[in-house]
Amino acid sequence: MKVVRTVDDARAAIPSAGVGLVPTMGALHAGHVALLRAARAENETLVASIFVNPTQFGPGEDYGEYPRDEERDLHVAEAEGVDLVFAPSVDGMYPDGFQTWVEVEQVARGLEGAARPEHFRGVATACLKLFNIVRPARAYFGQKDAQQAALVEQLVRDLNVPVEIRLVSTVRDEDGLALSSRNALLSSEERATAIALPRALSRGKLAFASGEDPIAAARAVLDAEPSLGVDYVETARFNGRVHLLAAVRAGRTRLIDNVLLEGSL
Ligand code: PAJ
Repeated sequence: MKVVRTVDDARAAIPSAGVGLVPTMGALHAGHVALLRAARAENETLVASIFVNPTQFGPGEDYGEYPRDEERDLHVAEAEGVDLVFAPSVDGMYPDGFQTWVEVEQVARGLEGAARPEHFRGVATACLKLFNIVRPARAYFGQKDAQQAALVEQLVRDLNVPVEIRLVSTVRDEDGLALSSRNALLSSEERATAIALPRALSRGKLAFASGEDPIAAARAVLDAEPSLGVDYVETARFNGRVHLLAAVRAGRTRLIDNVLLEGSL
């Protein structure tokens, strides 16, 4: 497995066809591994990017605390058959004078976009840059970040980016909590209360299946866990899929999750 750190080296090392890309911010867990495996199975060359993208973090957010462990990540990538890791520096991605941003409008509004202004502009810009640098035939995104996946689908469609976006189902811990790099920031008590998030979404999905209001059902479960702060519980339609989505705060850590109510990935 090769590791490259500059755009020029990436361009020189990555073949022009048959490439699958898995964009990540590192701290790789079994959710990322599911994406790597899906991509490994479908592409001749597998590229993973590891870049904690500063432009998608707001001023008071956890950019500084975001978990980083490159040595471990490289072992995980190697074990999953990654051919090349692109791990650029912040200056390499955003050199002095950088001033061009990708703004996806409607999909970026509400939900995460309401709670995190400028977040999706940072995500969209980083993803388009990665697509231009790596030039993958396919790129893989998790359902876990459903609004992000929809935003990338929209950006690719609107700007005619020649990449196929593939979505992968959410990987969960045994007790149902969706795997997330941010779970590492939870205390053991916060980890225990966080379970209410997937429980609430499952309850909402069951309610929906029996013709009841999924949002009210999910909210009732979250309201029973007063130490969780609820940012939102909403439904949204993305590209023919209907999701029930929620964001909560456990201590200082913000967690998001969603389930599919209608449609498939
Ligand atoms: P990151 O949070 O590292 O996630 C990288 C990819 O892994 C995303 O597509 C995300 O949806 C997926 N993922 C995370 N947890 C998952 C889980 N439990 N099951 C399945 N997939 C999961 O998302 C980002 O990084 C960044 O915003 C990025 C797209 C790299 C742009 O900077």
